[in-house]
Amino acid sequence: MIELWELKGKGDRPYSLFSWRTRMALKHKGLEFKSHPVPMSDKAAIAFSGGKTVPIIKDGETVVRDSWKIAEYLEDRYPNNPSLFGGAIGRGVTQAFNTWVDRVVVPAAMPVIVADVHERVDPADEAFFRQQFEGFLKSTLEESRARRPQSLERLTRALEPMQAALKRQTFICGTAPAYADYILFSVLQWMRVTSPQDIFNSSDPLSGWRSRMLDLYDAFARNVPTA
Ligand SMILES: N[C@@H](CCC(=O)N[C@@H](CS)C(=O)NCC(=O)O)C(=O)O
Repeated sequence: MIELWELKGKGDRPYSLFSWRTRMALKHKGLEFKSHPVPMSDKAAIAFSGGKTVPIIKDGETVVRDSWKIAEYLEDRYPNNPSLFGGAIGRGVTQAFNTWVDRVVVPAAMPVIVADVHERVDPADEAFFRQQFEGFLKSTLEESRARRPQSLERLTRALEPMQAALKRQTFICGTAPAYADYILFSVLQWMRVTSPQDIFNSSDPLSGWRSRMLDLYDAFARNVPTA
């Protein structure tokens, strides 16, 4: 069975943003997996991967780290299971979308929830998390919390094209979900699992889409401990 290393949150919540891409990709491919949750500060636990971040998968003797590389590995290793990209053009467009989400949406979402996330990491990670994220954001967690309204405005603007797209089609990939859906969903699921404050109105296209994503694979993503 495939093994997955991901972050361990308070109360066993699976809060690792990038690992949600891999979790959903494994479900999409119909592959069973066993999770190994590890604290973010425990780099010894993932040293076998040659890196310092999760997700990491081990499939037989093959170790793959980085959510995008894992998606490509799963697509190439399991070509007869449902496709994550839908062909070469889809793979290219999905890689471009991955880059946009990582460089625009993730940095816009982070200051909105960072103080909430800090309250929900594994207790062993509290100091590590504070140092790491205060470094990324160049402000204290408390300052980020105080600036939440402005940060939320920026995130809302960044997501507006996706609200427009999802008014016209059911999933980012069209009529059925695939890897590009999991990329954006990972950010919203990270927010859902770590912050009690929802950022959408129920009439927003993104809210309806998130709900459809939460229903997939027997409500796999819905049924996890949340905020
Ligand atoms: N580009 C990487 C990013 C992975 C990443 O930043 N993972 C976070 C958790 S979601 C992590 O392991 N952070 C630990 C650290 O930076 O020390 C991917 O797509 O897998």
